[in-house]
Amino acid sequence: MTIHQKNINIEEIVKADIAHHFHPFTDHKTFHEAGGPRVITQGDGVYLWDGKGNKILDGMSGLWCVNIGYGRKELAEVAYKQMLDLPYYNTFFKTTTVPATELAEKISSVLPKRFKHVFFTNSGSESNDTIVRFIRHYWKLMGKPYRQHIIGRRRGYHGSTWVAANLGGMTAMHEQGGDALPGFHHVQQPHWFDFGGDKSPEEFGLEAAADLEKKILEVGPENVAAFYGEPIQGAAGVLIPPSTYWPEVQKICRKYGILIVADEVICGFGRTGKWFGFETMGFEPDIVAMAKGLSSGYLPIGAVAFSDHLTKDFFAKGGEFYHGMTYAGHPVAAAVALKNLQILQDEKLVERVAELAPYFSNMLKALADHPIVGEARSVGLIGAIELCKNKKTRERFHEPGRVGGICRDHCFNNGLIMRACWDTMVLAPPFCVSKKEIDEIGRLARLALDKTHADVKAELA
Ligand code: PXG
Repeated sequence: MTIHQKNINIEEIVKADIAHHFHPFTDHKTFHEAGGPRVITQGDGVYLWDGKGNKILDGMSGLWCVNIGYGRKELAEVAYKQMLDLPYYNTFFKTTTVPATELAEKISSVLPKRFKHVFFTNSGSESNDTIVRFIRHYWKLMGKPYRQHIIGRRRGYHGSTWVAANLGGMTAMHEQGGDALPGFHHVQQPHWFDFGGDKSPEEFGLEAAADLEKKILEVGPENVAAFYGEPIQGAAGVLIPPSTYWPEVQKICRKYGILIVADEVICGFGRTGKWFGFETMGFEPDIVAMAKGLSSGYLPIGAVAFSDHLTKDFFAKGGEFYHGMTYAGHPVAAAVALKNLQILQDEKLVERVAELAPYFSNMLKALADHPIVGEARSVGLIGAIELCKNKKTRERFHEPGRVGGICRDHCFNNGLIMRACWDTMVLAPPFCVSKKEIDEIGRLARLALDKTHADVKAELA
């Protein structure tokens, strides 16, 4: 590929960035001390280039979103054409655009049949805000206005707007937001490595599900509107629940008439080897939140799909739903998402994830013999490596996130993007990754682990 960044004055960009850019999820003091940002200028397939010409293997698909990989001309062409035809019109007040309607139909076609209606947003956070608003209004319409409480998991991540952050279980985000919003609760996350103790993963899965039932009884089953979960918790560190967990959660929710929401913002559109994470994990949600992989990150767009049994009553009752964003169903983003889904289908990329899954898993499993690796796990093309100081007892290093940060920095400096969620290293490469590139991820990850080991050797138990 042609490298274009030769024409960019990177030093000037870095200077301007430090002077003017207020970054998300960044400690600006250390950011400035470290000399500002690394500037990413180009992408192709699974690779990125920075302003200094370094080639980096993106093991994270951007932020878990560039699923078809970088540099797909078809998406740019579709965006260009749509901008010329109609760059914008809204979907409020009984209007629509062709791409918005076609995309709603397409999303519905890849979901189980009961999901006939799709609401558009611009991000995962907005999808989750939308769902909370819908659910609470729905139960009022159904004559059960007391069903307003929503239960999520500790370290669940559902976005950064204030409702989505309350829904999530990231306590640091809660602390910065002031008083918690009423009606949000959090229960045990199904993370066997940290919380399973001597139990088998299957026993622990049932125990984590039982914590949900305990909370339901505490809040009062008649007051609980919904249970909210990512099929696999991504930002928490790719927590793959034991096989017993989701079926038991579903049983509990059905027992008390509680809706199940699957946040598919990371898992959706093929990441786990099936179209949706709930299909892989074996449960049947009532509502599905989507974003990221919907457009492979080429343009911002999110969506929510509702099961028929909800929309039937909701629509029949009438009355306006006072909710929507200017750019909901933006025609250019919708056209790009539509093309992205078409490419996933035409090139059988979801099937490709399933085919590559054992190879990806073997690459990770081969790292499990490393002295600071306690566990390596994956499903489809999403995986994690647990760092710890005692492989047998799974005891963590002191100061959560410190060693993960060291390992992440070694990775980045070696040319691999592997993210750290505290001391869990996570990977989610684009679906176009080849076996050779998976080998390369394994080689670079081991190199980073070796360097990290050298840094923390003295702390090992
Ligand atoms: N749900 C899930 C499951 C997510 O992972 C969101 C909702 C929110 O989506 P938006 O589009 O509003 O960001 C997410 C986002 C990380 C990281 O560090 C993860 C996300 C976002 C930013 C950083 O792993 N996930």
